[in-house]
Amino acid sequence: MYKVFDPRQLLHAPDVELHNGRLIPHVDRPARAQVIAERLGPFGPAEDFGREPILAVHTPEYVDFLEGAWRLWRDSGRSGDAIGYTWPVVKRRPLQLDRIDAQLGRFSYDAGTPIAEGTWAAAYWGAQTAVTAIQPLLSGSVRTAFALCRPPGHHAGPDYLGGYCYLNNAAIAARAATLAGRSRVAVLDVDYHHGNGTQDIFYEAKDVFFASIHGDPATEYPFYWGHHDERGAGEGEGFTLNLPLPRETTLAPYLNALDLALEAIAGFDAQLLVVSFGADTYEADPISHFRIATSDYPRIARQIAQLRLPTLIVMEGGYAVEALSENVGSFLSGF
Ligand code: OKP
Ligand code: ZN
Repeated sequence: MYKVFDPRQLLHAPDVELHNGRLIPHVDRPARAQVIAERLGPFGPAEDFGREPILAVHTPEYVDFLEGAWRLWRDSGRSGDAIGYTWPVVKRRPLQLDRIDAQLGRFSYDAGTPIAEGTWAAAYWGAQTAVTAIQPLLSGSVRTAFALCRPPGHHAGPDYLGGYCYLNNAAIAARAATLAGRSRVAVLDVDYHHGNGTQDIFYEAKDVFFASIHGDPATEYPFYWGHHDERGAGEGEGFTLNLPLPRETTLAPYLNALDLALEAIAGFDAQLLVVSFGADTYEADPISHFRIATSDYPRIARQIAQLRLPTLIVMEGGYAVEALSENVGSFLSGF
């Protein structure tokens, strides 16, 4: 399996996040990617494809904001990381204000996703990692590739950050594949949390099918997306599939949902698959509530591999750092 990692992704080291009304050490620590890189190598380096593949998914206003936000924050006399504290209510006028605090509200949806000094560099090289990893799938020289991305990406939408995510690595790779001539690409999101950013990016698209299995947003973050009746819109109607599952879900019901997702992807006649993989479905994940064991991951992966599609696996969440490389290794072994 072709594997890509860029160590500049470790430069993202946010200090704290707001959790249940208190500030706690940020859950997405650089060590997450570091342990995977150290134990599951060798990894090839990321190549620089520039802004173009990023701008095929995100708006230029958002990308400019993300690149400049930390500097603007510091120039406004602040210390620490840039983080919003006020958000425009849905359907407010789309005001374009210069003040950093107003911009943070405009381009984000939660208080768990600070912009630190190294955030732009890390997010940029995460996106390049995903674009690099999909190249040999497009040329046909490998069947499976792994992009070790961090920070994760699937909560980042066309013009917003959130859920520890800044640039949507999986969506950027999927869009690069359609732009390279694949007319039907599927994204299968098996992170514990719904991939709202990916869903929003492709909601009206008919060339990218989005299927997600996740903790039911009736009780789980991100709450406002990922419900079963969200099925796409316009030309994209029917090309989004949400399979929410309750807390405490174990392997057997998980595999049933996976069957439904894979059937839909096969029915779509996808030519290439991007898997947004989160190891936070793991039973001991500190912020999630499924009951998937380390030894379950090869089973899940083998079922996905039965699609027999060229497959890019993109790293999303997974926060039990002590078990993370084993869980990821276990998943990859199923391919
Ligand atoms: C990212 B990924 C308050 C709760 C916010 C955000 C979870 C983001 C998960 N601290 N939780 O999908 O693994
Ligand atoms: Zn997650």
